[in-house]
Amino acid sequence: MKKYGLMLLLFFSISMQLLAQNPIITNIYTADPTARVYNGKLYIYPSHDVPWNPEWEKLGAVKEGHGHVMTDYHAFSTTDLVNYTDHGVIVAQKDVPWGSKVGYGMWAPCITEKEGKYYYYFPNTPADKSGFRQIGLATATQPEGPFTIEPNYIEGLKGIDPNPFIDDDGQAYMYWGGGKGNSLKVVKLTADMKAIEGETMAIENLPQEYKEGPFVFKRNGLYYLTFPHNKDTKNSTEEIGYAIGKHPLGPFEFKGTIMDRFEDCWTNHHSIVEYKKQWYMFYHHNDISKVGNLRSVAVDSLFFEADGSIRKVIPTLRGVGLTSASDTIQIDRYSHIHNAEIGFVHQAGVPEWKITKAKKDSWVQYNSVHFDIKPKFVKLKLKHTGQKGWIEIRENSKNGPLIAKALVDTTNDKWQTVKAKLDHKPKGTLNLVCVFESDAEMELDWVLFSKK
Ligand code: FUB
Repeated sequence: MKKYGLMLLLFFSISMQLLAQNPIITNIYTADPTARVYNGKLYIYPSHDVPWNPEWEKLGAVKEGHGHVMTDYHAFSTTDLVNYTDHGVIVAQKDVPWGSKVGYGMWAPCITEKEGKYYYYFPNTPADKSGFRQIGLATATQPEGPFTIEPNYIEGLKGIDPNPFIDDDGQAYMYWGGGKGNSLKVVKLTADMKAIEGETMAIENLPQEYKEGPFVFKRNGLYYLTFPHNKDTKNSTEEIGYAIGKHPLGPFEFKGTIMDRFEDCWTNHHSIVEYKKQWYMFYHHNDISKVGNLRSVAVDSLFFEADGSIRKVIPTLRGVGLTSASDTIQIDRYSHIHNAEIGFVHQAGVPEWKITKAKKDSWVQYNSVHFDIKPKFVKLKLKHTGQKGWIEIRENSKNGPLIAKALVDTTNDKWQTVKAKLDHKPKGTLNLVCVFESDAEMELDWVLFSKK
């Protein structure tokens, strides 16, 4: 099971220590993450999913068929991809001068920085009923705000999923859109970032199916246009694909898939960023709520091939960042699993998971545990109902050096904490592999290294 420890209310922000596992944000539901690096910190600007409240209908609200309900935006930051700070609400529906007060349509936002000023673009339901969504702007002098919302939406940007991109020559572009055909669009922004200039262009030569959530970045002189798309809106979910061009206005050539679709969540929406010499992809999934409109942001590492193509990102529960060996290791947020499953419990807002159905020939790997302590013992919280059983903890692979062998009390069929002396003392950063040896199915909750 997963218990989120340290949750401190610090002025108006909340610090969360999440053991470097996916999903990375668990205090609220979040989706559509834009990750940016400002002043040495990594910031995440997601949208904020909430459940529909029927009381709003008395105020004139109308629930839209797609089910996304969003009233405000938070910003988050981290320096280690382990500990995140929630900076609280940065822009809210109630404060948007041009917005409907009962629209609940604050979909995917995006931000960029120019000359020390932060430009935060967000879609919202317009009060003047001029469209499904219009795109507005809020500005700040710090990445976490406070943000000042412009009085009007930006003329000519009707639609969703804004993505501003500033090229090395200082010219800013806006990508946005959603729909079938050539539905992703691009246009130049004026120098003050508050209006569009020139001709709006529909981006051609992309898959003709449903597309949304464009995210553009530049690497080694190439412009990467990445976007979720859905081959079949009735029976399928979104995968994330990419195209490459030699100019921000294109043409772009479609190159393939960065992340395969999740079977159980209609949307995916991502951003790609380099931080401390490693590329990451931030995206969302619904593995806390299991509901398509209550999503949670996750992150995994992303790698480029030598020719500039993007290696497919396999979403993991483990996520990124180091887990300290002094923490309770929630092994169910695994890197690899063989012949076992994850059980899910969701109680009172606290997400909890465990390994289930593990027996002989089952193993679970958990990557990047940093041994910043010198433990002598390991404790395991587990459940077992058979005649015989133990778990071996090994280094780096299922046949790697044995760290410890934990024997199970087979007379006890309730949850038990088993303690084992270490065979040798692990050093540095390594991957843990729990190998199950059991005549009956076992459940494993967590692993904890200790000095006593
Ligand atoms: O979050 C609402 C909408 O769902 C976004 O704007 C789309 O990109 C999709 O993720």
